[in-house]
Amino acid sequence: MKPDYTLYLVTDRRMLRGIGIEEAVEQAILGGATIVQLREKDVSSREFFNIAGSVKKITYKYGIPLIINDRLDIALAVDAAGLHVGQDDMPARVARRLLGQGKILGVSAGTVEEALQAEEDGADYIGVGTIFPTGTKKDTAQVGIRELRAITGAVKIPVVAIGGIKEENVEMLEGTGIKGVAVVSAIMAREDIRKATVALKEKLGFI
Ligand code: TZP
Ligand code: MG
Repeated sequence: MKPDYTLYLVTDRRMLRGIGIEEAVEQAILGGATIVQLREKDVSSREFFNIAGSVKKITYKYGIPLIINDRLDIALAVDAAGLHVGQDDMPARVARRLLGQGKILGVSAGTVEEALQAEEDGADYIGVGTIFPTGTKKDTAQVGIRELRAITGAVKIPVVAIGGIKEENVEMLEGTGIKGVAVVSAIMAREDIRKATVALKEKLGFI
């Protein structure tokens, strides 16, 4: 079955307000998140592995795909649904070879050229950003709406927009051809994660 990218939650447990990551992921799924990426920084391999295992129990319970950021070994170790790599991570074609055909491979791209290369290398979807200014990821250049539209027009695989997306600006992405929006702080940093997810989801009727 093809994944539903409509509301793509990317985690950061450091933003959570007094709850665990499993609870946060569950609340987001109950609010309407359709796919989850575990993106954890400042974490040992063992801790990442442990978190991945316990988050997978939640995503599995709801039939939601779990994607692991960067760490192919951890994606394989917990039998996650897939892996997401950036331009500075393991090359997409190598990741595809090691993952096999049955897993989802996501690749970050900021230009049409990178997106076309990722598609050729075996990506199932492209993540494009950062679209709006964000404090969550500092080492990333802004990608304009025009470039986003050029990317969705150039590739056949689904494109997910990321970076600074929130309830207040998400409707600006209507007409860009994206198949989903990915968010970290608009869900993870909120007091009521379920409510924040519902509010965002309600704005995504254009996808
Ligand atoms: N890649 C590009 S921007 C970004 C990532 C992981 C961070 C997005 O976080 P937020 O809080 O949704 O702006
Ligand atoms: Mg990365």
